[in-house]
Amino acid sequence: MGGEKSRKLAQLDQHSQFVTKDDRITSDWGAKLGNTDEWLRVTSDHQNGPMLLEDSFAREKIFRFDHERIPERVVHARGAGAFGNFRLFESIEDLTIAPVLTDTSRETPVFVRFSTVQGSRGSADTVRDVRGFAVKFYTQEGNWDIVGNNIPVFFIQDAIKFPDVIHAVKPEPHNEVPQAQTAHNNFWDFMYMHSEATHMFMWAMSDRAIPRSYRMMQGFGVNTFTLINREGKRHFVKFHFTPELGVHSFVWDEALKIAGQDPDFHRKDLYEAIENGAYPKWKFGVQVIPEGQEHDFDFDILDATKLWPEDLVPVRYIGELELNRNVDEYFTQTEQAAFCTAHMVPGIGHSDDPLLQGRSFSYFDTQVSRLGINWQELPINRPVCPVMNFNRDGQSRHTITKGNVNYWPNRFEVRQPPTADEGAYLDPPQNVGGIKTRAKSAKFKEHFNQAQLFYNSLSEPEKSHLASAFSFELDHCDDPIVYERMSQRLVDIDVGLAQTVAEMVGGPKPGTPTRQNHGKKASKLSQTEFSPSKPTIASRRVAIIIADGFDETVYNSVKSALKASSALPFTIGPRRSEVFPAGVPKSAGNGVQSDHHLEGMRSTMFDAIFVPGGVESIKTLSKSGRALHWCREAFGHLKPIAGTGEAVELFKLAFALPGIHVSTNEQAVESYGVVTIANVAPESLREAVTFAKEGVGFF
Ligand code: HDE
Repeated sequence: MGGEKSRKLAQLDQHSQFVTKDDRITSDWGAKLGNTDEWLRVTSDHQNGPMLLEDSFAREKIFRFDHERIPERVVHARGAGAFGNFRLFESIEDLTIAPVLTDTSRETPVFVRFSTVQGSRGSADTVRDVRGFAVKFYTQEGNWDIVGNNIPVFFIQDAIKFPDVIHAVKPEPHNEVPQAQTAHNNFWDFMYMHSEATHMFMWAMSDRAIPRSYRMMQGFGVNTFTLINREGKRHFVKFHFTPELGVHSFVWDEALKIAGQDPDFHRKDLYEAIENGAYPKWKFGVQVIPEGQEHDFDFDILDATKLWPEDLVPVRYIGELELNRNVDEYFTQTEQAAFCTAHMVPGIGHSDDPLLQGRSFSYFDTQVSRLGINWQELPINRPVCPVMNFNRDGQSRHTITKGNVNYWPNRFEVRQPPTADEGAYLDPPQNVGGIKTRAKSAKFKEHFNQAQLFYNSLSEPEKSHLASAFSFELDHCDDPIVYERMSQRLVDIDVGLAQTVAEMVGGPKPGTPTRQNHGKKASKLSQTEFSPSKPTIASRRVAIIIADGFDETVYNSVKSALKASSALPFTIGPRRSEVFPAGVPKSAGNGVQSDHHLEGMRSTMFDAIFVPGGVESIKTLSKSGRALHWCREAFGHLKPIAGTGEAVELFKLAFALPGIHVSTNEQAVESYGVVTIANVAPESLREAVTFAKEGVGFF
């Protein structure tokens, strides 16, 4: 991040309190108190008497505790955030007057919060769900929020349907089950009944809904916004964030297990990467359609259930977002962060997207319920530029505004509205005509073309994951009308998909489609198209499994090679005390301190596994059901696995499967992601790590 603090971090410092050893406990009104452990009471050596109401220190402590919780977000309750910077490398002054998008010399501080949608605040990170991707740019012209998701489309077209879709996906009302899952009757009932959700549920059943990391997912503004240039001309725009590390997902079994084994997996992953200096980065881009060309497409460009295919409207990448600082305190920063789609700065504007307009009402309103009317004064939400108006008072008002007028116009001419030259927000005139009615334009009625486009554009493994996802979800629906209808609905996307799912979930043999698959594909819908520009294993977690008698030379060289590639090696032993290499006496100080033991962690926590040889070590590991399970589970989750020397024998035992070849000499053999070298020589070790670095399995 460089030595210099961003404007926002410097501003936050003014509100921060640092905890030091010299501090002494006080009450909230500042009085010091020597004993905060015992309530004032009437007592003697023999008898405990009643506690006294008089003890206002004690009452304050309990009272404050009783009120610690605020309402969690009604959606996106579970999340994690971090600070960073936005840098612009290409000005788009042809499109907008917003300096954040025209001034390439600026660094704009940002706060980003990632989230899941359905679950409550304490739910697991790795559930099948859409992920929120909310970015607050603290620009010098005011806060600009892009409150986006990791999927480019949405379930509904009109904001008025939001309570319905959210009620349908959240736990069912009679028993509050299930938590943070789409796999239940009400969700799929709504998906069928509300066919405009078809495109989005295809994305939600794809690998996009089980990301490996927040750092490895795309961000989309989803709604259509506008940019306004110096001539007052409007362009329609969609915002994109594309991760430098590429787009990667879990496999479903892995996501399910991690939800139990480490519910904070994504939160920790983000925190750990930033602490280790592996700052996540995204390219920022815009898709632009000039006003006047909005009717040139076979979909309505204001319909949030449709994306703008990149083959028709390419993304122009103009900047970079980097996250480089963790929060100091979760509650005051991440929990109290409040985003709003209406937060725009001069040069950026609304469109008539009916979802966006409803959102801009909802976010203001929900913050009042969560944080109170003065939510924009909370340190995390404060703009870095002056806020000057005559909005006053309300609960928990912080700012003390001096002077004797609180209205405009006033006789002193204080706080007058700025002119355009002084940077006033622009509302360029727009011709609006039509009939007042509860309906949308005709193109909003088409719900299947892009669902097919998405499905057709996926790779074969992605298609098969999608069929498995439907099979899992509908298997959890026990009302036949729900899974029978849904099996039939899939026919209108792809007959093969419908047949596979119907058979798995016990739906009827699918009938005739009401529309054929148009067979078209588009680029940049399959996540396989988002490989990192430079393959890297930086920030990937690699487990090195050892037991007493392991080969120390190999262990040390692989560990240091991984570190040199900025990967994160973890030593896993049979216990978390010293593990001793071959040829040394088992006495304190001779061994390696493992980071975890085989029972404490599971393969799911790692991106890859390495097993060094060593006769005794491999003998022990071969007898351990858990060690064998580690290897098999990692293999089942398609992870790269490498072993040298005697580890080849462990793998023969673990993967007694036809088609897997293991090395019997000094040549490295790669078979289904398992890399083995029987007779290890230092050159081939280096080769194994380079192998991984260049892409076997990791990427
Ligand atoms: Fe939200 N959404 N939303 N949403 N949304 C909220 O605001 C809402 C929608 C998104 O990290 C709430 O502060 C309506 C689309 C994110 O704090 C609430 C509609 C997209 C976050 C709300 C939508 C989103 C929220 C709940 C349909 C992707 C978390 C708490 C018209 C582009 C922000 C809060 C954070 C949060 C309403 C649809 C993304 C109630 C009415 C589409 C990332 O205001």
